[in-house]
This record gives sequence, C-alpha cells and structure tokens, in this order.
Amino acid sequence: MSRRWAALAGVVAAAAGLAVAELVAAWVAPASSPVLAAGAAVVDTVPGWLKDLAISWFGTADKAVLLGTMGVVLAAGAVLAGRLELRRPPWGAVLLAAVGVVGALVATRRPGASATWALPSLVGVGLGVVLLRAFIGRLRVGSTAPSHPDGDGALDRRAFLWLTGATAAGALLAVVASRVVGAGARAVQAVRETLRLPTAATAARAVPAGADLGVVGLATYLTPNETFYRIDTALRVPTVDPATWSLRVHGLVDRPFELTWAELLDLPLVEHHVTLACVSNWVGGDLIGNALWLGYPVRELLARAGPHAGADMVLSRSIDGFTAGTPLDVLLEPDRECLLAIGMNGEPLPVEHGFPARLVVPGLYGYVSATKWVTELKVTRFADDVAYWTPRGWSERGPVKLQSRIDVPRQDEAVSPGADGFVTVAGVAWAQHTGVSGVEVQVDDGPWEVATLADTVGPDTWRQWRFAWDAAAAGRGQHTLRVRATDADGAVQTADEAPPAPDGATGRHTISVAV
Ligand SMILES: Nc1nc2c(c(=O)[nH]1)N[C@H]1C(S)=C(S)[C@@H](COP(=O)(O)O)O[C@H]1N2
Ligand SMILES: [Mo]
Repeated sequence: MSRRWAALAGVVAAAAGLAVAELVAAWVAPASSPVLAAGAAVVDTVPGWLKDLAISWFGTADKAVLLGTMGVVLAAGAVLAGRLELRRPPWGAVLLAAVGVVGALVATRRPGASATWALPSLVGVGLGVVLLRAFIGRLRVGSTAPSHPDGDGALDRRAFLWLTGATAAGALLAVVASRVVGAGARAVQAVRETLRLPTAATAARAVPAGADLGVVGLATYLTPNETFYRIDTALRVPTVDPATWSLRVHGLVDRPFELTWAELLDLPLVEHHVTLACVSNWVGGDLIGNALWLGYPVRELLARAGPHAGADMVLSRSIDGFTAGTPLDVLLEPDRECLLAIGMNGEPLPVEHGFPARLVVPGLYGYVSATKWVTELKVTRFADDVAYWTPRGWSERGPVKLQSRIDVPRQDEAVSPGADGFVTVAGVAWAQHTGVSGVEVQVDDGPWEVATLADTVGPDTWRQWRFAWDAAAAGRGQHTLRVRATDADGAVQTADEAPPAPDGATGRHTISVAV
C-alpha cells in the first residue's frame, strides 16, 4: 500500500516542482521553460531519420507526441523517485535533483539563453525535493509507528493526503498564474513575429562571394541570430511593446525630443554590417558575432537635438536600467555608421538582442555602446555621468582591440594531412572600423607565415582567413599553432597578454594539435 502512496508522493512533488518552474520561466523568458527547452533540445539532437519517421507517423501531431512522451517519461521518473525515497532515502530526492540539474543545463544551452535560464529548473527542483521529503516523511511515520497513538497510522495517512492534495491544488494555481505572467511576453513575441520591417533607403554593400571561405568548423562570415552570443545583466528579458516604446533624446541639447516607433519606421533607414564584440571575451573566445543591422543613424538623431559644445558623452539607457557611455565625437563621425538598430539579419531584433531597438557602434565594445531595449539618449559629459560598468572595474572607454582567432583545427584535435600533406588552418580576425590587412600563422617556433585573407564588406566586420599548413613536413607529434593579425594602419597584434578587465584581452591565440 505505502508503495502506491509513495508513487503518488513522487508524482505530486514532481508536478508541483514543474508547475513552479513554469511560473518562474514565464517571468524570466517564455523559452526558458524547462519542458519547452528540453523538448527543443530533443528535436535538435534526434537524428534526421528518426525525425522523418516521427513526421511520417504523426504528421503535425509530432510535437504533441513528443511532449506526451516526455510527460510519460517524467511521470515514470517521478514514480521511481517516490518509491526510492521511501525505501532508500535520500536516493529519490537525489534522482529528482539530478533531473532538475540536467534541465537547468539544457535550458542555459538554448539559443539566446543566459545563465538565468537555469532558474526555473533550479527553483522547481528545489521545491520538488522539499515536498518529496515532506510527503515521504509523513508516510513513514504513518507506516512504521506501532507506538503511534493512532495504531494504524490513519491520522498520518490523512495528513499525507491533505498535504498532497493541497500541493496539487497549489500546482494548478501556479500553472494558471504562469499563463497570466507570461501573457505580456507572449504578446510582444507575437507583435515581433507579425512585424514587417521597412526596406532600407540605403542598402548595405552586398556580401562578396569571397567573404565566406566555407571551411567546416570556421565561424560563418554572418552569424545567425540563433547562435549570436548574448550578454546582458537582465535577470528577465525585457519585453517591450513597440507601440508603447519611444526614444527620448535629451540632456545638453538645444532641442530635446521624443521619437516614437511609428516615426522611427518612417525615417530613411540604413543597412550596415557590423561585428559586435564583448569586452569580456578571452583571447580565442566566442563572445563575438557579425550581423547585418537595419537602423537609423544616431548621428542624425543627435543633429536633430543639437548637442551643446562641452558635451562629450552620450549616456544610453535601457528600459531595464542598464547604461552605456559612448563618446559623443564617435557617434557624430560622418563616416561611422552608428545605428539605432531595429533589424538584425533581415528580421526584427530578437527579443534577447534588444527588441524593438538597440544601439550598434562599429569599433567599440558592446558595454560602452550597444545598449539593448534602448529608450533614452542623454547627451552629457564623462565628468558628470557614469555608465553601468564603469564603477564595476571596467574602463570608461572601450575601443575594440585588434584580435584574431583560430577556429580550425580545434585545440587538441588530431589532424591527418591530406594527400598533398597539407592541413587547413582557418579562423577570423577583427579590428572593427580600422580593418584587418593581414594575418600570419606561426607553427611551433618557426617563422611567421602569411595566411590568405577572405574578402569583406568593409572595415567594420571581421575577416576570415585560411592557411595551408604543411603538416606532413612538420611530422608526427604535437605542434603549436599561433595567429596574429595586422590592422589597416599597419599595427601588429601584440603578444603581451592581458585579461579582459578592464578594457579587453590581448595576446595571441595559440592552440596545440596532434599530427
Ligand atoms: N540593456 C542592456 N544592453 C546591453 C547590455 C546589458 O547588459 N543590458 N550588455 C552590453 C554588452 S556587455 C554587450 S557585449 C552587448 C551584447 O549584445 P548581444 O547580447 O546582442 O550580443 O550588449 C550590450 N548591451
Ligand atoms: Mo560585453
């Protein structure tokens, strides 16, 4: 009998944990739901033939079948956890906790995820474990207490039923609440999906065919939105309805004004490719991506407002309070496309990347320029205003540093030379707004050898490069590959190693491979 009650305890505890996880997910970001994230991860990882089979069997019901299967697996796991907790505590709780940790890991690995996407699973599983321990505790008192005044433990059984019943009701309430909490975010997501962006008055330069070398494992010239790195301080992704959005331009200006979404869409928009990089990127890291942005030049907005002489900074503010301090003269440069962007790679900005509007400034790290969900530009002075990261140990100014990275082969990869004895080495190099003019590769302690540069639309994006390495001549065993770039001004990437803080990492990406 108590085995059945234990199974019930497991199911109710797991269901309550999941319900609360859904509620937290609705608050953090709709896609952070552990159930949805796990389902999406399954879809992404099952082999193609299985996917085809599922579609041919179930047609458009394939998603429902997937969620149903997951439900059955979860229920079976919950039954097992309940029984285990009764017979071999604390292994039932451990099983539950393990599922929660896996859920948290899966959620943080979804496209556009941040670390906070682990929260729903962690909070849910924390609650599930506490409930499971409490339920089973009641059961055990009820079944193993001959000295218990009630004799057969009926009182504790009643307490157990009361507790599980109330929990089940609470779980139901949590599910309802999660629908309500998530409604705003879903509405904004729906607005974004139906939005048609205006075509640019000034189109971007077409990407030359030679910009992408097509080497397997090499970062593509354009980074898809789904895999574009994401960095922000937002515990919950701000969801901003364009209909209520506006940008306030004020501060040390002659003519402060407010720009609405409708007004912004009516302006002549510009398209421009810019590689965005994070100052926190380590040498060889991947906190960098290249996209086609659609937006309106910030220079024009500032000209409309008329900045005062003496102003030297624009403090941009996000709806979530984040601020960035950008040098005013950079934003006013006639030949630098600093954009109030609304489009990314031909789509409205993804919600995680700043929907409906953000800034993008070629040549500056994101933390001093690329404010997402931007609602305010305040013309001010570095002496008077302080941006979010400045008192937290990061430099007030953040020009991007010349860098290069080896993508292929990977660190510790075992490579086999082709029939000609060569191995392809390839990567990317960047010096936004200055441009990259050369890349060289060094094998072990040999001479620096010139790599072939791919084409690019201009100096504001990274450039791919490739190098044919005579690995057969190098011989079997471990070898070191190192890269350095030269910018369009002739400056060579420094070998001096510096960490990301306070103003960007330096050094040369170096990997070790085995032939
Ligand atoms: N509102 C807001 N905007 C922000 C940030 C932030 O924390 N909050 N982080 C900045 C940093 S540090 C970087 S590197 C870029 C990253 O932009 P992405 O997430 O679109 O790649 O956004 C910038 N804009
Ligand atoms: Mo960043």
